[in-house]
Amino acid sequence: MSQPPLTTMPQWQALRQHFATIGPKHLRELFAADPQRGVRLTVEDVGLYLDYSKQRVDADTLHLLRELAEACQLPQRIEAMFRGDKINSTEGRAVLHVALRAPTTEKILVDGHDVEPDVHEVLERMAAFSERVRSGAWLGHTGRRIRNVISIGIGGSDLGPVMAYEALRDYSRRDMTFRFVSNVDGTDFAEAVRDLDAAETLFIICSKTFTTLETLTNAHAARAWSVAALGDEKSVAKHFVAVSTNAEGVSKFGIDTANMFGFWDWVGGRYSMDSSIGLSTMLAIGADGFREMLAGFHAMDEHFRHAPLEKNLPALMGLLAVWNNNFLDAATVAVLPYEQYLKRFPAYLQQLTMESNGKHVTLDGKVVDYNTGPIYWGEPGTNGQHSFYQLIHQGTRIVPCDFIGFGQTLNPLPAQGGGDQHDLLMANLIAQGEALAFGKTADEVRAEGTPEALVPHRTFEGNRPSTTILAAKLTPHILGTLIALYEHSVFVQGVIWDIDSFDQWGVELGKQLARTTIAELVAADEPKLAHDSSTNALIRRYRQLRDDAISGKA
Ligand code: G6Q
Repeated sequence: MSQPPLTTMPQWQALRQHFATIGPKHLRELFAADPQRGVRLTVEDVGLYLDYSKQRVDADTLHLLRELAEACQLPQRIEAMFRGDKINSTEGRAVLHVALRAPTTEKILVDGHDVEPDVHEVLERMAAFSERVRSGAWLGHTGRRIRNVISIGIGGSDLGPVMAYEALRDYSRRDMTFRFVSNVDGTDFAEAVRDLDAAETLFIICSKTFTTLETLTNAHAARAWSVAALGDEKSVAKHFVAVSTNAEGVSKFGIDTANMFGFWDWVGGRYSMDSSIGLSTMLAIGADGFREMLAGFHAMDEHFRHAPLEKNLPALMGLLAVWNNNFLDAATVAVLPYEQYLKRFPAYLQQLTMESNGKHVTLDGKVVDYNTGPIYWGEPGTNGQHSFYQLIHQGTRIVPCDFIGFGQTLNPLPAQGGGDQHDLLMANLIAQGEALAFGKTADEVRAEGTPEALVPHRTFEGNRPSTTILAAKLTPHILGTLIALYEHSVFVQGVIWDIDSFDQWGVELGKQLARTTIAELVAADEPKLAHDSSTNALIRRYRQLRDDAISGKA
């Protein structure tokens, strides 16, 4: 279903006009005009409290954004996704990560086939396997129990599992070691195994296609390491399992497909952590914990599908992201979890958001005349406050921030001087949002007795937008809900920008380019190089540096 060019739509133009009025307004004015703003511009549902009152919007902005969403057929597009329509049109695929966390009672059809029984069959197999490993019933080749799990994958087959393991460490088996290898840089693998005993180590090779260079290279390195230590090719059967959609590739590698956990082409890599790609998560937190996480995702799925737009958390987040990106001209979004366990959450979101919405053509293939996906980045608070927050407070660019915090810590520690360290952490989160929004005027700075020459340096303009997301406590359930919030918000943005949020042709290109260059690097004699002069020179220089290092000349 094709829509008129976004910037020609009357709803877009109405927002442009409206921006002329609200753009120059300061958040100080907006708060002064409505004493209830900090309560009114919030939504609480499915365990999340979302405060968007510090965004540079008013009731008219929100109304106009919803009108734009309706004009772009957001409700219909949401339904099409849940129904299993092939909304990933450039790949001709359905987009059904929501099916991975739906209960058995639901029926979701892809080409007339109900996928729910398949989903639950794989979940059951994963649960049975996890139980065997966790209980010690699954033994390694020499009869020792498995104490180390190394998940090998990259991109969508890595970032979700890493993030989930870090986030849910408190719920994980502390007597087992979990590590993740993704980079084709051999250091990643070498450091992951250097202190491990192969007899107690299980490798999970995660690759949807089972053709990805990095993953297959690391998988071969793992097999060589494991077989060398255990002295028997047959040991592979007890130390390697695979997660893939490519049974042929898995068996060619030498893993028995009885030890393979499948998934489907309607699960995009970056949306796959709830599929068998999450096997390491299940091994770490157990099948019940994994199911709790899926239930958290599902709660947000239901909310997204049924809540009206004005109370719909992902819709609001997505529309505000469009507003900041296209009207406030903010090129980036900082994600700032005040929760150490979420330290890999920004990295995970970078792929989710930027691979999904880093597109320059519409579904019809027309080049857009507006900006699409912003750059997502971030670090946990309070660490970031001591480095890049300076630019967010006083730099020349607008950086909308998502603050994420919890009512309760998983590690209560008394703070020096009273209270809990967690109160100290949350005091920082709350104070940052306040300072960004309201700043400090020159008069306020003067009133503190600041010498005149320093007044401009100590003045904070404020009016810097942020959203604050609060939840009671980081649990598997709430982690699922939080991730689904971002997943769906990405989709909302993609619908407005009329792009395919579910393909990744840029990633495919990278996969091909390296294959040509590797042949030129490893050829015995320098091959005829036909790249640009810089690429040719880099290839020659690398070959020389390497050869000199090997021959001891360097
Ligand atoms: C994700 C991307 C990409 C992919 C990796 C790994 O949406 O497609 O990050 O996940 O390239 O691919 P394989 O799982 O096929 O190895």
